[in-house]
Amino acid sequence: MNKPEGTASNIQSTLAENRLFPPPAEFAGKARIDSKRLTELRAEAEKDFVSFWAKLAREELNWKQPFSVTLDDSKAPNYRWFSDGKINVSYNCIDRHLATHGDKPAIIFEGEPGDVATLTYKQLHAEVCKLANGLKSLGVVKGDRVVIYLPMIAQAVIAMQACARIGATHSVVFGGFSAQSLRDRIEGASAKLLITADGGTRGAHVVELKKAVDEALAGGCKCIESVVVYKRTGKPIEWTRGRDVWWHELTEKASATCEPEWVDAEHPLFMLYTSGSTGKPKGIQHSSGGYLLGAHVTSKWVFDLHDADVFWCTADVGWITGHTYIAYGPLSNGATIVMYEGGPMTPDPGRFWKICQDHGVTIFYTAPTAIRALAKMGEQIPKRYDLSKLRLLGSVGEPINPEAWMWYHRVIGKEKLPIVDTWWQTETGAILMSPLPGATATKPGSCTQPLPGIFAEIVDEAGNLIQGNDAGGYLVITRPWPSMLRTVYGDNERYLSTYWSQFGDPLTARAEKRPLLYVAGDSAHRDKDGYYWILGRMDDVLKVAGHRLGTAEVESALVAHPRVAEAAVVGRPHEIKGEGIVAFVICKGERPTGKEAEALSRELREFVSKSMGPIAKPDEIRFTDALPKTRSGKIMRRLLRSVAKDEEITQDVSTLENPGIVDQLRGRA
Ligand code: 7RM
Repeated sequence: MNKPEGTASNIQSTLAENRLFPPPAEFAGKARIDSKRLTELRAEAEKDFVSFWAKLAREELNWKQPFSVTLDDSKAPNYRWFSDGKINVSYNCIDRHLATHGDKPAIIFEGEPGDVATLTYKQLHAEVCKLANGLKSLGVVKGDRVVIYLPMIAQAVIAMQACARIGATHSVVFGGFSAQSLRDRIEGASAKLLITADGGTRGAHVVELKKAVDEALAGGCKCIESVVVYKRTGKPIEWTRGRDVWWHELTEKASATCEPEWVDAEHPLFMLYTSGSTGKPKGIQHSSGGYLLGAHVTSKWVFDLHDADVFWCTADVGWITGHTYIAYGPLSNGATIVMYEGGPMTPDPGRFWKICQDHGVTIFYTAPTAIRALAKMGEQIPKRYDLSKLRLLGSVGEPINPEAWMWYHRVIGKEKLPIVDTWWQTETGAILMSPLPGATATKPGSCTQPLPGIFAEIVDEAGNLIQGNDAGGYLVITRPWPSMLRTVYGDNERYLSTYWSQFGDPLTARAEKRPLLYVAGDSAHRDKDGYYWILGRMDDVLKVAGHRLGTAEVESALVAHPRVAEAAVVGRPHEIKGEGIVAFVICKGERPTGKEAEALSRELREFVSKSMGPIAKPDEIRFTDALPKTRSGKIMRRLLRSVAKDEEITQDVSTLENPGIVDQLRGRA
């Protein structure tokens, strides 16, 4: 991991930010958690965090068999929560609401072409049970892995819930990922079955998911036995007999009831691949009971869910945000959610606001990249729509710059609505730091403070806690929490080394009864009021339009091209996407120049887009004869970042193996 770096400008802009927005009195008066209650919850958690979570788990979730052990830390950091309890996530998200909320809409779906479909809790129950029975008829049993590769349609949630119902572990692959990435994830999970669609619509284009599936499975994939295909577009597709099954045929005659499979709280509900510092994405494995508790209580507290709310999270189900705040958390609370299939600019940049208006959205949760893109379109666009039902706004995925925060506050929030800037990760399962909208005064750009039951600290490079406020360094979490990741699928060593070993061996710390530190990988600043400001990643993880990507993944995609000998990829600040990708490439043979360089650059950008998916397409390729390396052979990424930004080089280049290369990198030689 690198030293905290490249964040000087961030620190400056956030330190200069001292506007404070107290929770609106009207909101606070009706909120589930007001500041008095927040203080009580914090005190309870502080006193005994294990009992704090145990009480919530008993009060908020329905258990088939109650747990007697709350936290088993005998194998820390492989913590186990509620381990002798039995539960079913789908039962908690659906069945328990049927008696009181059976006819309440669970999902309001809008397709990009404009088609709308509403599923009540009763209907959702029937659809989930039918698919669950269909999966069982194809031989899926508890513990099997199922890959889900679907557009943003209600069937994605139905599929996830159906897996949860029968105890199958799902692995959702983002529909924007390529056939290659899909194949890696199928094989990584040894999945038995795959659920996809004939296609989806995004940005007025048809996304040919089934075609990517066929490509991923071409040449024989030993593990996949069946492919369930939902008919969304009706466009012709290839069909492999004996393997492919239409969703509607599979479920047509299936029973609309299916007894939930009661699983241990620790049973893996899902895995989700995420990028890190190395080339290979990790399958982050989550539990059933602990994960659901985190998803449930954070949805309730942070989004202040009330019965009449209509909650819209714009994330894709292929990311953790879509898991926790579309498929599980809101449904566990019996809320109504909106799901939208398409892009924010189709047919025009008013689409999000039109959806808010048409479906009476009360809580809107999106990413800074979307806010910046929509802000750029001008405020007259949202002004055309009736946004009067909105009462709460949220942000997630990357630091929100104060300008974007203020636009959100002023133009969408009419200076009246609270904004919750929620910090969390694929690994944390649920929001860990966020304002509570009826209790916390907000500052534009700060995720404020840890939620009750979450213990965050800032440590220096040696792992020493930095006491007091006005501290900067590595963000760590010092006590386990129920929705934390359990392991990296199939690679517990990687779990230990990535998250727990930065400041010494976790197993030694356990033996010596010293606290273990979960290292989030972000650098952060805690200001004089104890508010946290996330400054960015300390490893080689990028956030491109809110999507998490590793530089090493893009590099390995590039070197797979026959002309590429070596590549180094860095992020460069981008006005809308937050970060864009710049690749420095050494070619086999002569370094291309002029027209040849232009053509090859185009080709390589397409090549990456094809092999990883369009989100990974570099903004720029620069050809070079060498990369700046230290004498020990490490690429100086910090230098490359400055070069990519065309900024003055302030780093010491005297330790470089090849100092002369700097001019060439900058296009001056
Ligand atoms: C939910 C999600 C995790 C990384 C994380 C941070 C960054 C996320 C915020 C944020 C500042 C936020 N999961 N991040 N939320 N940074 N403020 N509110 O995004 O696994 O895809 O990414 O995203 O760097 O470590 S993720």
